[in-house]
Amino acid sequence: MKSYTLPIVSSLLGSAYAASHSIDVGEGGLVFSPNSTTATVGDTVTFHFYPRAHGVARSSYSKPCAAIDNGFNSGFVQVTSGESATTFTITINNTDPIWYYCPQGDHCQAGMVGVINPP
Ligand SMILES: [Cu+2]
Repeated sequence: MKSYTLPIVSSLLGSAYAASHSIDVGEGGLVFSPNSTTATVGDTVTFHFYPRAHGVARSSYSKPCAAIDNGFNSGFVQVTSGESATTFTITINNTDPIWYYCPQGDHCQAGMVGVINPP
């Protein structure tokens, strides 16, 4: 599934618009695609998982392959083929950079990292 931005009308905050962003996890390699996403407050970002067992957890710029305390973590999603029906969605609460990585094995060291709202 390719990434896209779909504006939807939000019932929150009157006439505000919220967008939903999509990130593919491990499709065709140890990558998030896209690996950089720009989102605004109220938007959602949904991760879609591909074989075989990836996850997504929040990290930090200084330690990109280590989970931060109280950060989001999807856990590992097992997939035998194609795109999993299991997704993981976060809601953007501010526009600070959100660094994330795949905690599986050495995937992060192999480059499986990404950022929402890069500085
Ligand atoms: Cu992975």
